[in-house]
Amino acid sequence: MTSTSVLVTGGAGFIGSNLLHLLAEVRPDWHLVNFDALTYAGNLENLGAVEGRPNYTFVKGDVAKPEDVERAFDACPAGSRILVMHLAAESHVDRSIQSGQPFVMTNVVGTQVMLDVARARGAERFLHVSTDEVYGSLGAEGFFLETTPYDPSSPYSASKAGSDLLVRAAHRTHGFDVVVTNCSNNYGPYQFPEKLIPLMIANAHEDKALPVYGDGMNVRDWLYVRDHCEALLVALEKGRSGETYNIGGNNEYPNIAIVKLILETLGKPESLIQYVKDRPGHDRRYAIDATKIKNELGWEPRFRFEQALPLTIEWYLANSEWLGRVRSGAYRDYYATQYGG
Ligand code: NAD
Ligand code: TDX
Repeated sequence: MTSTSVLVTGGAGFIGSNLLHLLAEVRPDWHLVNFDALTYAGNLENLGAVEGRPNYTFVKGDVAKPEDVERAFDACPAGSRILVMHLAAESHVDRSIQSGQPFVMTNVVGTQVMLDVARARGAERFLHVSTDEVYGSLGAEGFFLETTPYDPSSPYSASKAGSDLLVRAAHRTHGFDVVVTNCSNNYGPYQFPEKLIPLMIANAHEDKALPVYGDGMNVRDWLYVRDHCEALLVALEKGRSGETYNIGGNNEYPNIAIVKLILETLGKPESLIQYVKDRPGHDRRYAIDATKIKNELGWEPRFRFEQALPLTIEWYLANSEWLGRVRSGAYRDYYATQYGG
């Protein structure tokens, strides 16, 4: 029987590392290739025991450089069928407001390079992992459907929208087998502490101010990262070629409610909350209608927020050394000497 290789891009980041943990657990026969540039957001420490597996290979490289992408495909055992799960991206909205160019290079150019090389190397399927932010902002009512027109607000979401369209075009023009997923806000272990939930946990733990943008009433639909990863595996194995699937937790909270929940769980005072200047172009509300993936592929979230948020808080407290190293940038200096650059 033909063996299976899965090339995961961005596997040293938040969702990518959680995905590799899941794949190692539930598809132990698959050869896993983790292809990652190890930017500020990539950290091999996130991989834990996955790194010691015989059928795991790490390749350091940039998705926007064809020669690097070729090396990643070379790491897939000869004769194996190759599935691509493309997660590598510049992922933080606030950074994209400071400078959009790295977002275009990695998210747009990088996705086209990945598509070109994957097609030339005969990859069987290309799963493109994207975001609900491509749909723009909702008012108080309604949900994002797969058919909702794209209307991105930030350089980040515009670059993700561009990447989604390039993936769809590869299907229509070249008949390439692709699946696109658009997911809501994730939370859980190994998330870089620039994002709302880990930032607030870390600051509250250290009695530092908790910066809440605007009036704190922007709404996000939160999904535990393990649920997202399970949805990605289902979409990879069962999704229909050329289709888009929305993934979400049906779990809407205004930011201020999350911040207060974190403070309450940690036993810290609300006086730590500091309202600050709003994010420019700040989308008011995201909410996903995940009926399609539920009805077609049988996926549903398993973790409830009331259970998984405390688990997440506990994880960050138990991994305060990881958090300290990530916040200090010490791990980047270490990997620069290990892998160069
Ligand atoms: P992350 O920032 O934690 O990780 C991104 C990873 O990509 C890092 O390991 C980084 O080193 C790597 N990377 C960046 N540029 C690269 C390049 N040029 N070449 C190779 N590797 C590169 O991001 P995340 O939160 O894990 O998001 C992963 C994917 O999921 C992204 O495509 C993002 O758009 C999407 N997504 C994220 C969320 C969320 O809530 N975090 C929700 C929906 C979709
Ligand atoms: O300090 C903060 N204060 C604050 O009020 C930060 C970092 C955020 N916020 C607000 C802005 C958003 O309304 O919290 C909300 C969540 O912010 P982020 O964690 O930056 O996430 P968001 O902008 O919603 O985007 C996230 O979800 C979709 C991920 O970063 C994206 O990669 C993903 O595509």
